[in-house]
Parts: sequence; C-alpha cells; structure tokens
Amino acid sequence: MGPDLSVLGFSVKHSCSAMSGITSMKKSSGMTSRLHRVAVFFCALCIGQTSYAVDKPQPSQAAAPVSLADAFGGRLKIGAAIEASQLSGAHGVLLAQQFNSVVAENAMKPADIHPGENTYNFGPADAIVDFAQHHHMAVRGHTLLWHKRTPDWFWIDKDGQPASRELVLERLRQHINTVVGRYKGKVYAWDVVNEVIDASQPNCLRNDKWMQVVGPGYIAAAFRDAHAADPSARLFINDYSTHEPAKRDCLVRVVKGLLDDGVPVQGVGHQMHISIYWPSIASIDQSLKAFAQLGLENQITELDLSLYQHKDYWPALSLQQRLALQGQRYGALMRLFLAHRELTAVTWWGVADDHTWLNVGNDVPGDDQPLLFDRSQRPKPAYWETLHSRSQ
Ligand code: 9MR
Repeated sequence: MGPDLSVLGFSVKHSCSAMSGITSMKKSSGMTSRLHRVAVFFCALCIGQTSYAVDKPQPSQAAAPVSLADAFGGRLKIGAAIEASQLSGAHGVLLAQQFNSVVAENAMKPADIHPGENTYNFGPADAIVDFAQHHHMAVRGHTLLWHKRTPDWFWIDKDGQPASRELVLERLRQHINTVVGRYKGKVYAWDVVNEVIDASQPNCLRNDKWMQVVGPGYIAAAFRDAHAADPSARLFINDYSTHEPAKRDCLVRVVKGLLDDGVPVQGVGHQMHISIYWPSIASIDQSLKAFAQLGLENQITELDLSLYQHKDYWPALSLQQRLALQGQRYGALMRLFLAHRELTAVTWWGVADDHTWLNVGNDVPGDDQPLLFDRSQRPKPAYWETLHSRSQ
C-alpha cells in the first residue's frame, strides 16, 4: 500500500495508470488547475523510485483539498522561504503547487536589498513578490532589522567616523520607509526586528551594535517607522528558541513594554528551527499561550526539523527511523498549531531538502533533511503527516 491520501479525496496505489483518467476528468469536470498540477506532480513521482498514482476522484470528492495550501488554506497560511534564483526551477513549481505564502530567504534583508546608502537591489525581492502575486500567494517580509546583515555603511558617517545615534535612526527610517513603502499592499506582514532578545542580558536585549549606538529605543523606532510606511501591514517581533523559558519570559517582558508604550506590535514570530528530538511540544504550547494571553498573533516563521541532535552528528537511530520520527513530530506540531486560534501562519525555511541552510558550512555533515520534500522534491513522511494533521 502507498501512503493514505484519503485526505485528498483520492485513493493512492503504487501505480500511475490513472493519470490519463485525471487528465480526461479535468477536461470534462472543470477540475481546478491546481488539482491538475498536483495530480501531474504526484504522478511524475512514479517515474522515480517511489511511485504513487492517483485514482479517479469520486464526483463528490473532486473539490477536496489536494495540496497543503488547499488543505490548510481556510485556517492557516502555509508558506516557504525561497531565493529568487529558485523560482524558475523545481522549487518554484512545488512552491506554487503546495504553498499559499512565501518569504524571501535572503532577498529582503537590509544588506541584500540596500547594499549602499543610495543603492537598492530590488531585483530578487521584486521577482519573489511578482511570483507570489502571479500565483495569488501571500508574502511575509523578512526582515527590516537584524544584528546580522545590517550593511556596514549604516554605522559610518560621510567623514568616515562612527555614525551618530540620530544618523543611524534616520537611516533606519529611510530604509524602512523605502522597503515597506515599495511593497505596501503586497507584503502583508513584516518581521520588523529579528533576534533582538538575549536572556543573558539584564534588560533581555542583545548587546549588539544597535544597542550600543542607539540604545533600546531602536526597536520601538523600527515598529513605528514600519507602521507609518504601511499602516495595514501586520508587524512582528521574530526570534528563535522562543520555547526556552528564560528566552520566552524575556520576549514577553520586551513585548509588554512595547505594548505599554503604544508601539504597534501585532504578533510574535517563532522561527522554530528545531529537531526531531527537541524541544517538547508542551514547551512550545506554553510559549504560544504566553503571547496569545497578551492578545498577540502567533506565527511560525522559519520551521524546520533537523534529523540531528544539536551538534551531535552520530545518530543512534537509522535514517528511516528518523524520517518516521520527523513525520510524527510534524504531525504533532501541526495539531498544536491548529489548536491555537491566534496562530495564523506556518512558514517552512525552505521548500525541499536539496536547499536548506542546515547543510551550509564546514562544521555540518551536509546531509540533513529537515523539510517536507526530499532532495528530489518528493513528499516525505513529514509531508503526509503534516497533511493528515488537518483531518484529525
Ligand atoms: O537561510 C539563511 C541563509 O541563507 C543566510 O546565509 C543566513 C544569513 O543571512 O540567514 C539564513 O536565514 C536565517 C534567517 O534569516 C533568520 N533566522 C535564522 C535563519 C537561518 O540561519
């Protein structure tokens, strides 16, 4: 037996013989183009090692969900991070078939989109936004301020001296006004600040250049600038390890302070770069609850589940066992996310396992497989469990 595709309204077997049936059904029954694309996609898998085939849908099932986007669309935005260079290849095809939201993995970061004071590089970001518009997908903006990828010119004045607090704040305002303004009405949510929390600091804030030159007020300034540039955009504070109690409590403290000061913060972005082994679902639940209680929106913004323990690349379990575990964890996570009414979007940090930040660098094995689709863009147990979580 192949995987149970009943959630799709189809039964699936290890055969591809029904593709012609799908094609003729499309002609005769007005099957949506997404359904047809997905049928072609799954059928194309037959040519590889894993073969799935799609039987004719029953008439009453023809409108059943057939992709992650269709399955979750009414409840959650389902997104993935992408580079502009991937749009025209297999990842672009999969993105359009399976997802209804997109985020630029790098193209909108300050150093990428604004490399010189008077130089903007909008091309890659525009390409991603155009793709999203063409495919009726939502766009998240990532990110307006980060301790990494702030271009060096931000910190130097015209005389080559360290830029003053006022100059840096003015540059930040101009940057945000230009970038948010350009995508106004097209980017529905922004990660305004990224990774500003440091639980080891007495004030909970990272002691980075922003803190040193501007002081803690840079966060409120960024949110106010973003709101001024697009009052309709949803504004998020985004961070990793938000399930860790100390980090979560710090984030709560910082966000409460912003809200008390009337700063326009609408939500918390939980990156969720986690593993098949950790953290507990309960700790994620607790964190989501803490922000829901503040009346905030939660979004999962950079989801991936490494097959490894942190920095331990000698797994006791076989690859097959870990892929199965990954599937179970994805299912459990999605059920938790669905149970949180204030949680509005889940974004994976990549489309398929052949492109993931977890395999970049000299100190990693390079064979991690954290996403829903494998290195040949075929659905993994992670995909099926994610899909099935919607019907449970
Ligand atoms: O995946 C991104 C990688 O390609 C970049 O080299 C890196 C530095 O810009 O950023 C990675 O994405 C990060 C994201 O922007 C913020 N959270 C952590 C992500 C993984 O490092």
